[in-house]
Amino acid sequence: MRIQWFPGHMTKAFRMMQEQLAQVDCIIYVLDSRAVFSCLNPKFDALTGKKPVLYVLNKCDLVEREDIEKWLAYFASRGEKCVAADSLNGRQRENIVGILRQLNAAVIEKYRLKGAKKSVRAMVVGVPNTGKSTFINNLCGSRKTVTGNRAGVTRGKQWVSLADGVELLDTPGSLPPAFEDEKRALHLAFIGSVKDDVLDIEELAAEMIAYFAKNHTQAFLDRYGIEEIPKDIEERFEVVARSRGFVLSGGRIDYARTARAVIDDFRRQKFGRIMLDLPEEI
Ligand SMILES: Nc1nc2c(ncn2[C@@H]2O[C@H](COP(=O)(O)OP(=O)(O)OP(=O)(O)O)[C@@H](O)[C@H]2O)c(=O)[nH]1
Ligand SMILES: [Mg+2]
Repeated sequence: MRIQWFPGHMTKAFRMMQEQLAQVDCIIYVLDSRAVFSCLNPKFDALTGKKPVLYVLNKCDLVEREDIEKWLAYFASRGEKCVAADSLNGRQRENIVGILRQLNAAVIEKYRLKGAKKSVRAMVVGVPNTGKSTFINNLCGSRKTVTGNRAGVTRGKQWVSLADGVELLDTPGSLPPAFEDEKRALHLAFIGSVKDDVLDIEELAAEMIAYFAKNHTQAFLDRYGIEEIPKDIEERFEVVARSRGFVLSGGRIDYARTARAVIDDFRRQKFGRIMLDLPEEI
């Protein structure tokens, strides 16, 4: 399935991020825990190569703790700072501010020696919908940034100050101009990081069912009360449609509705806590 979404606002966003780079001390790279590897955008290398980085495995509430541990170990083994976060319910401000202070110890010391009272400034980056704005709101304790469960909510830059001498720059979610790896593109589409309007939802659902035919098959069977996932694509839609009652007059299958239901079921965790990218697969 061909997936591409690189609208003009993303080109603009990259330009803005590069311009702002000189103003910040570090980068906070927000990844969706369900698709950590897929959320790494090569375009951001130009930013992360120049400043210290804190990787945030956000939405950790949507995956199993033991799976998150694997990613934490992966980043640690590469000498990278990484933390798991639940930005909807987590009480993580003190911990994260502490990590940011560690990460920026050298700059903080420089400011101190100069006698300057400067905040630590971090640019928050990531692909769309990973929860960058929600993460910022969680840390500042109020809804200073706009959030929403779809790709492309934040459009401009916005600085938010925390009480602890930390300032965060919210940025628009950005994808790579083209995907080299179809699997990564698919995973981003599954988690809602690619705008649904540019996707063929029936094709995406077919890919998702194919994923479940290979992984977490039992969760899929349980959700729809079926015995097995058929081999044939049309039959696959048919069993789901019958299970959910999406059959039109004359016994025809409502493919569009069935497709939507499968995607929504995944995004609403109806198949359980599923991590699409595992570090051992890299
Ligand atoms: N379960 C869960 N949902 C989260 C978490 N963080 C954010 N969300 C949800 O993810 C969706 C996207 O959040 P945003 O903060 O708007 O994401 P964003 O990265 O700023 O998105 P763009 O501005 O479009 O790039 C919203 O529905 C949030 O409620 C989290 O830690 N756990
Ligand atoms: Mg946002």
